Amino acid sequence: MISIRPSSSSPIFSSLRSSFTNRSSPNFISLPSTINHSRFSMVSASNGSQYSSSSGDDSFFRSVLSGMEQVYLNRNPTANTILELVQSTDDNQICYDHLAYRTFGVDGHGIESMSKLFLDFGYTEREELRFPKKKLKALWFSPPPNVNGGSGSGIHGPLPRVFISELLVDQMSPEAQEIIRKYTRLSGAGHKHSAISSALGCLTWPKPSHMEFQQLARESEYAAWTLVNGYTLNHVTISAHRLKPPLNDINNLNQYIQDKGFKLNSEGGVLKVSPDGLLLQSSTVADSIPFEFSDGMKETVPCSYIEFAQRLVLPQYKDLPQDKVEEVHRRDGFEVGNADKIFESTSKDQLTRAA
Ligand code: OOG
Ligand code: NI
Repeated sequence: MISIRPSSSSPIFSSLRSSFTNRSSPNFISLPSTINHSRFSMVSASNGSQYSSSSGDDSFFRSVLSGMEQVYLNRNPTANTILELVQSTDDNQICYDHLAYRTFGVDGHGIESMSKLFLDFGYTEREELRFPKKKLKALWFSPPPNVNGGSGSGIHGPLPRVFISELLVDQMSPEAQEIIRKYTRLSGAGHKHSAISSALGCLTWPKPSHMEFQQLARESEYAAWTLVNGYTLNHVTISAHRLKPPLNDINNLNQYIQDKGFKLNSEGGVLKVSPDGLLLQSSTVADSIPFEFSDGMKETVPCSYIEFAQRLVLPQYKDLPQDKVEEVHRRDGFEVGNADKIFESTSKDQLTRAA
């Protein structure tokens, strides 16, 4: 048996920029180039034991995540460049805090369509978050214990948390429901294969018309985003506290990103702080990408963004020496107040706002 991991001799993203600029078609729906295996080196099972968990080898699971990540990096130049920049300051090592997906909460197309992959590979369902004004619900999932042995960067490092949300379709207007139900129906059994769709970067339903997209966008930007992006990664989040100083302080990281010319989501202020003061988050404004609608209309649509999260040490561990502090000693989970503003990273207001 073999497993794959990024070649340690070459920067993990070296092949990505060329695959982005060499995209054969700017059409968002076209399939991206398949995973470029040249950036992986083959590792024999005897060397690959660090990827094993108590429940088995996770190299297949990580390859699926890696396919999703590849689609995300190919489509989102801002996220790709920021990852390259941050990695270059940190021995090419970064940890992901979480991955996030959006779904339509209707007929099996909701959270459970995407969570299945993670539950099958040892993740645990944690808390639910509600966003009544946005008509959204979210669940987050923690990775299996003791698989933090991943010694690489990103997807090949400690497994990230997962944040999956769904639109409460029943609460939408009849017109919006009709559009959403039309496409989820056309998707057939697509929702059972959301991971494949995410790793290939294709929708499980046909492309909508421009009118349908516009109509959804008027009612819910989240709905319109999901209609054209489907199960693709909405964002990955860099774990700020696991970077080297000075970027392990999210304020320095934010400044660094802005100094490089990138726009951060300013909704409710750039830095989102949980009421307990222990979960600090920020994010870029999403990239946009050319999209050809089914009626031939062409327009750019919002794609994905990248987030940063700093989890502070819990009060009961405040006296631990710094070199003894591990992820379990830090603030876990998510926060409705923070998330509510992070959702706006794909909003028209943020996309069109001057830097
Ligand atoms: C998710 C926004 C919330 C977080 O970390 O709280 C979030 C989304 O935009 O789909 O990512
Ligand atoms: Ni997030």
